[in-house]
Amino acid sequence: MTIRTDWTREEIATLFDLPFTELVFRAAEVHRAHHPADEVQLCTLLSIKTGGCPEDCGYCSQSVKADSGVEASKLMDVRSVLQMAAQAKDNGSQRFCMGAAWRNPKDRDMPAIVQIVAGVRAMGLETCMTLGMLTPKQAEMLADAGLDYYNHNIDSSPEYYERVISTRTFEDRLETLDNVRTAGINVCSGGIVGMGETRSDRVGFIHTLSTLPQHPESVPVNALVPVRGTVLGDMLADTPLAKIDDIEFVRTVAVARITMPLSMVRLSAGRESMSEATQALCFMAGANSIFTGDKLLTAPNAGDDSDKALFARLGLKPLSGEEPLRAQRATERELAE
Ligand code: SAM
Ligand code: DTB
Ligand code: SF4
Repeated sequence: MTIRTDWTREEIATLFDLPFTELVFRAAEVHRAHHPADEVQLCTLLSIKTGGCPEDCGYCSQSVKADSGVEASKLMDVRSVLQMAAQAKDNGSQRFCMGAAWRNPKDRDMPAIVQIVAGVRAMGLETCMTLGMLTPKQAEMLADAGLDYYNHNIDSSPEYYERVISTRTFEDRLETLDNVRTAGINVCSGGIVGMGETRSDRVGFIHTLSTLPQHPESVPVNALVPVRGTVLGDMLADTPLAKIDDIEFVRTVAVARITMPLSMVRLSAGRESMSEATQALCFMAGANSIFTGDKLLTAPNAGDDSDKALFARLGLKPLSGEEPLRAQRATERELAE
């Protein structure tokens, strides 16, 4: 099977249009060819710097523009972050993702960030960070510290992006992704479904990711968590019909899986308001990672007990492959070229 980066929007639209059972069947076939179908990676999220973000992302509780009640705090100290990582590992997590509500890290923040990456990695956890825009130099520092993945979402189609965020451009996003790729860090990039975008925006979203020169090794698909006081949260609360249809969410997961066969497709935010049946369909359609624990960055998450029960009901188990397997992928591909 060849990995394609030349998908057209028409081809992606045709996938979305397939009868649902056919689409999920095809996605499941691709999934089984490249991944253990009964294994799902367990990840933990930690907000290492919360709130007070100068960006105006319409979905986010941490923007200064939002009246969400989230209080701004400083960057956590290294020791506290490492304690949380140790706890996550004890609870069975395989990957530790850290987020900071920054437009971009300041150079003075980098020494602490580097220590955090090295410390978490030394515990045998896969590391991922999301800190906003990066310069090539900052990306190199993170690569040298051993960071496995950098998360930087494109969120939606290029056309819809500017309706959700005005303080940066889609091109800014792509530039940071390029800096991350050039530094040799695995790319984690996905987006949010259910922001009031159209099917055609979801096509454009998957099209952008699947036609990058190299697919992101990791593709988070979030369902919007509506937060009161944010532009999109308020819009959704006032027009409940705008909520994304579960079937359309599963379709998005399936199309991501078919177009990007090797990537980890991460069923990310929004699980707490999803039925077990919808989540099961997402796993069937190729999602193979979830966030565990009862909190995402600021929003509530499903929680460990309900996830244990879900895994037991579905006969799923935590990913068993060696962690570095995935992290090595970018390097292996480079060598193969
Ligand atoms: N400030 C950094 C940035 O924007 O790149 C990192 C943190 S940001 C919170 C990480 C991602 O979380 C965003 O790109 C967005 O896709 C997702 N996100 C934020 N708020 C969300 C919400 N209410 N519902 C679903 N996803 C959300
Ligand atoms: C991603 O795509 N989803 C995660 C992770 N990357 C950093 C974040 C979800 C945030 C959900 C809203 C909140 O907790 O504030
Ligand atoms: Fe800031 Fe990231 Fe939230 Fe946007 S999504 S407001 S950049 S923390």
